[in-house]
Amino acid sequence: MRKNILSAVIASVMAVSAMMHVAEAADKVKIGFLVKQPEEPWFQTEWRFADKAAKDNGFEVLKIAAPDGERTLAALDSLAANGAQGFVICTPDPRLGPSIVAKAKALNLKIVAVDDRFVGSDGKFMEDVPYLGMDAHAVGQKQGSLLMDEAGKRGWKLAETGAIVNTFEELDTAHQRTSGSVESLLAAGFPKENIYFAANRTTDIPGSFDASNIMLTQHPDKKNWLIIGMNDNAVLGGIRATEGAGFKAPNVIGIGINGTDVVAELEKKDVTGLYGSLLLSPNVHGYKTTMMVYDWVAKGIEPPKFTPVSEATLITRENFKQKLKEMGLM
Ligand code: FCA
Repeated sequence: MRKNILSAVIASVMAVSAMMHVAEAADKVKIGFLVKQPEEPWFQTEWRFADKAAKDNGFEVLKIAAPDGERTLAALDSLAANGAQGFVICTPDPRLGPSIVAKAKALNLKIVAVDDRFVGSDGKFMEDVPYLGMDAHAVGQKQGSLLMDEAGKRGWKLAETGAIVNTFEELDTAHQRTSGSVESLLAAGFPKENIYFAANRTTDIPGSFDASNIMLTQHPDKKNWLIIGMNDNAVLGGIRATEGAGFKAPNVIGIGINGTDVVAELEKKDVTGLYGSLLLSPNVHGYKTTMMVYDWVAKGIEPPKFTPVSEATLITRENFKQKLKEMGLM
């Protein structure tokens, strides 16, 4: 008998605590984090730090892949249906900005854009939407000058050297980076006629591989190659193309941007043409943007319209493990 009462008490305590749990989950602030390329380690890292922000502050992050416009807009409906109050987004296309803003307004969702800034119907940045991103032009310039430094160390004759610039002009941050890089090459005396622009169809390794291949075929006289691109994958595709064309690592220099997406490459036993990468701050991008939305919806603190994040550190085979560890990325 006593045992029965005891188990009834235990059961009801458990039921109440389960109900409290449900209530707590329903009360929890929910924030979406949408990324255009969930397969890229860069975005996976942003997600990881968004989760950390949520864990540190007792709210929930709903991580959603948004590879195209249709899925982006559908994701906003599902966020609202799930009780989210705002979201961070790296849009699959900056020109979706006006439709994302209109939909978010209708659903009463707050927005912070990360990495790729919204562009309005007038072709100008939508400066009203809070945005966190880097100084892409400065990072590009750094890529170019580091490439020239390394070519100098190797004693390359510039007349025998070609530079493949993997471009993706429809994305402003990509344009800023690659044009900055080219500026540095020219400023350091690289011959203009040896710079070849390779328009990438997609922002991934196959996209830069295909475009770089065409340049290698068109310029068979070059002995050495510099590989430029807006991020790690844009450079890695170019490196793979030089390998396919028979170039050895000592004759190729590529420096990526992101740093997150070259770990496997730098861990390879044999040295490749990928000399290194400019490590950005995906931890800050993920954590800070998530907190901006959280503080906005939970405390009414409006984020600034523009938050620049400027750090870019060269990582190479020598220091990448240490640098990534320092930033909690490894
Ligand atoms: C863009 C690129 C990403 C990353 C980010 C900072 O979104 O596609 O790889 O470089 O900017």
